[in-house]
Amino acid sequence: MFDFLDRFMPGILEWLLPRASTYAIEIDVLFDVITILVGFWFFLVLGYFFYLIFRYRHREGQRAEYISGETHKQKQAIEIPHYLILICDVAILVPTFMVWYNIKIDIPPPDEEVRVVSQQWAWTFYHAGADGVLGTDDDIVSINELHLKNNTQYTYHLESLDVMHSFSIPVFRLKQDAIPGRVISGHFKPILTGEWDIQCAEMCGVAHGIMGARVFIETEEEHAAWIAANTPKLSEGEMLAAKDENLPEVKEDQNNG
Ligand SMILES: [Cu+2]
Repeated sequence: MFDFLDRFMPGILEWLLPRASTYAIEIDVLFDVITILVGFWFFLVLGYFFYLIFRYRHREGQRAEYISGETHKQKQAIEIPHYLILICDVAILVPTFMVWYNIKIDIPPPDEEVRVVSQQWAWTFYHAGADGVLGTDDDIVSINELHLKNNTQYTYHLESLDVMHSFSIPVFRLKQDAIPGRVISGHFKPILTGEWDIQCAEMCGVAHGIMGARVFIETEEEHAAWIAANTPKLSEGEMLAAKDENLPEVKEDQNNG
């Protein structure tokens, strides 16, 4: 449905920013539908308003008339636009529920998972590593750099260590609050290679404005090369120590940045 509707839409957001996830088109179409419907009524009402001001401007010797709004015709002037606007509300609500379900409720089975940890004022990303499984010894941890494989279905698990943050990737049309004490899962599937912005979208302290990061969407070969270059090299002793709580710090040092 969204692909079909998109053909008739102006593509306002796409004009500003490319679409890099499968559901970006749904957000864009919804944005266009709202902009068109609200814009239509905005200009219609304002135009009519200024027309009436001009048409019934003050003239010498002409007295104002008191209208009680009780006749059938006068009531219709309120009721007809009222029902038309209700129809427009439904035309916005239906795609809104569909988009909400597709993005927030229905999480497809993932090819890969990624853990996203926010804190004042940085992002830490835990990538699955060569074995493709999150939470194992070959996880790759990076600060302010998220590396994704193109055309791969991801589930992310979002956490916060301190205050509320918001995980925003504009090219994905993704924005999700991070709440301390909770792990919030969601999904995305990148469809466009390149390097794009990640930004915290929730006022989280004095350095909120510079709490940015980058997402790198890579081809399968590029992503494999990045994994090979960044997989932590652990000796057997370190592998045993991996059970130890201190290891994430070691891994972060090796892969920082
Ligand atoms: Cu912030």
